[in-house]
Parts: sequence; C-alpha cells; structure tokens
Amino acid sequence: MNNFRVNHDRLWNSLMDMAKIGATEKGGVCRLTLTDVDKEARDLFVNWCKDAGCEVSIDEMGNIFARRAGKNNSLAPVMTGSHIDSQPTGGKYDGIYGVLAGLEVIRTLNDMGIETERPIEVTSWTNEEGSRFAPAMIASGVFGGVFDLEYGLSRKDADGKTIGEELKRIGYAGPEKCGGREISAFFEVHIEQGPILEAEEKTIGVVQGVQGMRWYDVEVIGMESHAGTTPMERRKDAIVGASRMVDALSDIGNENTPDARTTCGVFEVSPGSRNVIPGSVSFTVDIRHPDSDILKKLGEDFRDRCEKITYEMSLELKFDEIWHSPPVKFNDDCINAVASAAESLGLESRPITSGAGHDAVYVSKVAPASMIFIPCADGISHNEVESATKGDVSAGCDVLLNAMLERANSV
Ligand code: HGY
Ligand code: MN
Ligand code: MN
Repeated sequence: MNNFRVNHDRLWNSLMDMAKIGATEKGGVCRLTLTDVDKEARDLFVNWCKDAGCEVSIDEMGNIFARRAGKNNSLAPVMTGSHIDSQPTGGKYDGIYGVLAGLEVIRTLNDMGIETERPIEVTSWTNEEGSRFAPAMIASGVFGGVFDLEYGLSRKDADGKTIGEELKRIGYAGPEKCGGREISAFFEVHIEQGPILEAEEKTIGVVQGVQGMRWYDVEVIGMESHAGTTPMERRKDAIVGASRMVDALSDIGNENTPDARTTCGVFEVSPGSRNVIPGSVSFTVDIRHPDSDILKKLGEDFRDRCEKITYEMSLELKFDEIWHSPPVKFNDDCINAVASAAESLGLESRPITSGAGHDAVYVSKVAPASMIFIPCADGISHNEVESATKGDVSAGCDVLLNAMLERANSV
C-alpha cells in the first residue's frame, strides 16, 4: 500500500470556496436538493471536474459522474463520491467533503502523472439528505436498484413539486440510465457526525457498516373548536394527542439506550391559530438501531402507543411507514483497504459503525463498498456550527487516495 498524499491546501480551498454557495450567517450552508443554490454548486463541481480533464455524465436521477480514464477503460471503474445537497441548517462538510475529496484524488493523480489500470470516477448523488424530498438517499437508491426510477422521480416536496420536474428545471435531468453498470469498488469519505473519533483522539474511522433506519409520517386528527367555549372534557385536541405521541417516541429511545435513536423533526399544526383547538397535527418520525429485529420492534411499539393514545382521546390516526433502510455491512476487502491505507500513512484509526445514513449504503447493493470517517468538532452535524480540522480533512483524503489507488491498479 502506498502512502501518497493529496494537495491539502487545494482540497481545503475547494471546500471553503464551495461553502460560499448557500452560505448561512452562522457559518453553515443551506443547499436544499435541486434548488437554484444546489444547481450553482453542481455547476461549480462539474466545471472543476472538466478542468481536471474528466468526462462528465449525468443520469436520469441527476447523479453526476466525473470519469478519469484509465489504461484499460473497458474495466469497471473505482468510484468515490457523496452528496452536494445539505440540510436547511447544514454544515460546510456533510456530503460535499466526500465529493471534493474525490475530485482532489483526481487532481493529485493528474499532478503525479499516475495512470491507473482502471478508470476512476467521482460522483455526486442527488437528494442524499431526504430533507426537501423524502426519503433520503433516493438517487443512490435508484442506482442501487432499491427504488424504481418512477418512484424516485415522483417524490414530492412540501409544495408538490417532484424530483423529476425540479431536475428538468435546473438542467440536471440527465440522459444516462440510472444504475445497471458495473463498479469495481466504491469508497465514501465523510465526517463521522458523531462524537466517538474525537473523544478517542482517532483520526480515521474504518467504517464497518451503517445502522438500520425507519421513517414514518403520522397524522393525528381531532376536532377544531373554540378555545374559549369548548369545555376541557369535550375536546378532541390533536396537538395534545400528538405531543403525547412524541413523548412516547422519546420514551422508546430512552428505554432502549445505548443504541436506539428516536427523533421527531417536523411537527405541523393545523389550523395554527392561537384560539382554535388544533384539528390536526402531522409529524415525522425517524427511528434507528443497528439491530434489524430490535428496529422493527421499536417501530411496532411506537405504533401501539400511538394507537392507545388515539383511543383514549377519541382521536383518529394515520400512521405510514415511508422508508426502511435495513442495517448494512460493508465489503471486507474495501474495509481492509481503508485500514491498511490509514496504517501506511501512520494514522490512528478504529473500526466504527455509522449512525448516519449515507449513499454508500445503497451503492453497496451493487458494488463492494466501504467508508472512511474523520472526526468533527464535538460530534456535531446537521447544524451550521459543524466543523472539521484541515489536518483531519487532509488525512481522510490521503486515505481515500491510497485505498482507491490500490483497487484501481488491481485487475
Ligand atoms: O439522515 C441521515 O442519516 C443522513 O444524514 N441523511
Ligand atoms: Mn451526509
Ligand atoms: Mn446529512
């Protein structure tokens, strides 16, 4: 295993230049999928890739593939990548770090005049976050054969706009088929988005896999009525019912520590007037656990508790599971390539399982895949204060370069 290094300043400067697109006051970014800001970032990435001599193609889900030719272009490529889209109050590193690290690998191979046996590709996957359009990881999911194209293109945002319409609007509805082509190996570098590496003072997380996730949409229906005239015992108060359900969701998380994660991220009240008892509340649910059977049980337990609250308060309940991503174990050869690259670079590393979802989950359905983590400050992510050090950002990309090079020269 070599121990080459990328150009740390160039990588850092690319990250900081890209962070100007969608920059927020508190030092983060807002680049919701397929907005004009996402398009601006996509265009910049495409131009940088073309400047690096890559051939750029776009597929039907707007996934971007920048390809650096190898000696034998009939061989399946070694691929890396992540996502350009962000959360509404996202950070400068989540996703985009993995995309620009891939570009830096290509730029470094150009500088070194290294010609690999296999082609190298860096990819940006559409809608990894699942914030504007649910579920998450939709485009890598279509690529990995988990969702069909029609389902992917028809996902709607809160205004009823579909992914397909928005891809056309920003000019990223590509001609390439989404999926169905061979990849030799896929590596994704990403900030950990949790506290472990920083706490243990490890530079590299050798990611073994990703925990399971289930998403639900819940609607609680009561009866709108007058705040002043409706006696307490006559109320069908949707917000009280929904609040008790969110409380039950939190209880389930706390009853199943240390591994369970339960979150309500969106809570919408209707009609939203201070002197009207709410007639309905819609809220989102995100439940995660590394064990598939326990994850299923947590979801069933939550549904049972919601149904009990609904009955007790004479409310109505709509409870839909909209996404299930089972736990994933990554490919051992790819995991070992990451571990030996870290070792050859003299970097402290440890095995880790990802609490966050990533596109590598779905790419691993069609290719040997694994991930590389670096620490982030206080383990904070999905927050504008998200940050990582230049040293760790550089180290993660050095590991990526050497792990990819190893695979790109093995035929
Ligand atoms: O939700 C996730 O785990 C990812 O950040 N989209
Ligand atoms: Mn991410
Ligand atoms: Mn994210």
